Amino acid sequence: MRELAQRLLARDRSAVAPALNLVDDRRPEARREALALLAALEEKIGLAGARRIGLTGAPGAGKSTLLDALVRRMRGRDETVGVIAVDPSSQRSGGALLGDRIRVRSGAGDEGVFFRSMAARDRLGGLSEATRASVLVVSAAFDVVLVETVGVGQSEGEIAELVDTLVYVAQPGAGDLLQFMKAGILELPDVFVVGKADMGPVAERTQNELAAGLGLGERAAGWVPPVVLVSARDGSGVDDLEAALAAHREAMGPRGLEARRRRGRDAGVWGTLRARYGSYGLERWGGAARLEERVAAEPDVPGAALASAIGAEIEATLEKPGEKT
Ligand SMILES: Nc1nc2c(ncn2[C@@H]2O[C@H](COP(=O)(O)OP(=O)(O)OP(=O)(O)O)[C@@H](O)[C@H]2O)c(=O)[nH]1
Ligand SMILES: [Mg+2]
Repeated sequence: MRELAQRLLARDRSAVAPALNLVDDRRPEARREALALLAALEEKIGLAGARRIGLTGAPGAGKSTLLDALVRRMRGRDETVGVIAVDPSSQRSGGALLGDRIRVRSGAGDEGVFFRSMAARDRLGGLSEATRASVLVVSAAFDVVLVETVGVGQSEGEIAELVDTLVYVAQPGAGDLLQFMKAGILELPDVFVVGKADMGPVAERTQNELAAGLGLGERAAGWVPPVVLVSARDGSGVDDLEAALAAHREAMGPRGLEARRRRGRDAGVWGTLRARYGSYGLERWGGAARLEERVAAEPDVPGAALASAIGAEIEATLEKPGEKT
């Protein structure tokens, strides 16, 4: 394990596949190793590692096509890119298609691109532990991590905590402002893209509606998400999108990034414990209030280490029959 962590941190990309297999392995001894690996990565990476960018949006909005365009540009600058497609667990085909496309476009022998498709959900409907772990592993060894996920309003919160910058790709004419507001998608994304700009005026109308809507919502001061018109098909606006991504990173600054990655860590601890012990287990141990306190009290402990420490306490509690906490 230590060897794997060291290889990843030395940006040895051949360590990525074995590391992902390890974090996917359910056997107890593998899990222990995986936790140690993740804790080591979290600790060493800190605010460094890959830029983590999420692309979300309705099915068919053009996320994969745009992602593909971004990958080609990044490769053109000699940046290495890891792509994680979070599929709805029912259809792995979309991710496989995206993977094929990227492999074909960037050439089968391109070591600078890595692609992995993940099942989206754990059994309680949360973002799977393996998905979070994969983002971390890939971010150790690549310059950029791109995460594609289908989002229709509920899942953006989790994705926003997984990445440094969340991009929402809107379909031109996909709905009026009211629908965007109802779906709750105006609050979380850092950058909006209206894709398929080659469709003409309908794309501009959607851009205007979104931009107007963003003025209405409450948001953290200091950053108003830009709404960028992009056509992945003819390549127009992709420059603007890259500029918007860079501007968001700049606006966030190291402190903003730290806060965001910490929220991601916290969300990972919650998600892991909830998936593993359920609300019953958590309640027996002390419930959400205790967990919230604990997570806040140990801001610098890697999430994987904190989750396993608390997990051990929960298990100890559950092993004492009849004892109420
Ligand atoms: N006109 C036009 N069509 C596009 C553009 N980008 C994507 N499309 C088309 O839109 C359809 C969906 O594109 P994808 O990139 O697969 O969309 P997606 O959001 O990844 O779809 P899912 O992963 O299935 O949710 C395809 O038929 C694309 O050819 C664009 O810039 N212009
Ligand atoms: Mg797609």
